[in-house]
Amino acid sequence: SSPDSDGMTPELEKAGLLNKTKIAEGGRKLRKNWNPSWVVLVGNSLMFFKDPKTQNSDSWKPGNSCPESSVDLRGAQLQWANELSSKKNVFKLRTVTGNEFLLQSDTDSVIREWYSTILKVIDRLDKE
Ligand code: I3P
Repeated sequence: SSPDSDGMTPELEKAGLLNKTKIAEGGRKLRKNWNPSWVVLVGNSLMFFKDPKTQNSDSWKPGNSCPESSVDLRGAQLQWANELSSKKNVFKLRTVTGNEFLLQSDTDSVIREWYSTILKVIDRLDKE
């Protein structure tokens, strides 16, 4: 049987390294602090782990360690936000709770894939 024969384990949609900064918490603006983050999209959640280069390679895997933070994508908003940074390829993710993150990659194809994958999840949740 498959590892998810009960259908209860959310699907891993995507994982990879992006630059991340949180710019608002509950609607209150925060000072930017860009850092590389191992980003994992599982089910309805976007989870942020420490850059795996700074720790052992298995520790990001779900179940092996706690994410530094986790975002519920239900009701979230996604938009390109190049005007919010001097960096290229930046988008902004805003949660229903008013937390805002900027995510960035120097590689165009990488950031485009993340944008469309996250948008697909948000759209799917909007239709539920
Ligand atoms: C910020 C830092 C950020 C930069 C931000 C600066 O300075 O250089 O990288 O954002 O620009 O304020 P500090 O480290 O002193 O807080 P970007 O790299 O996204 O441009 P901003 O204030 O225009 O957002």
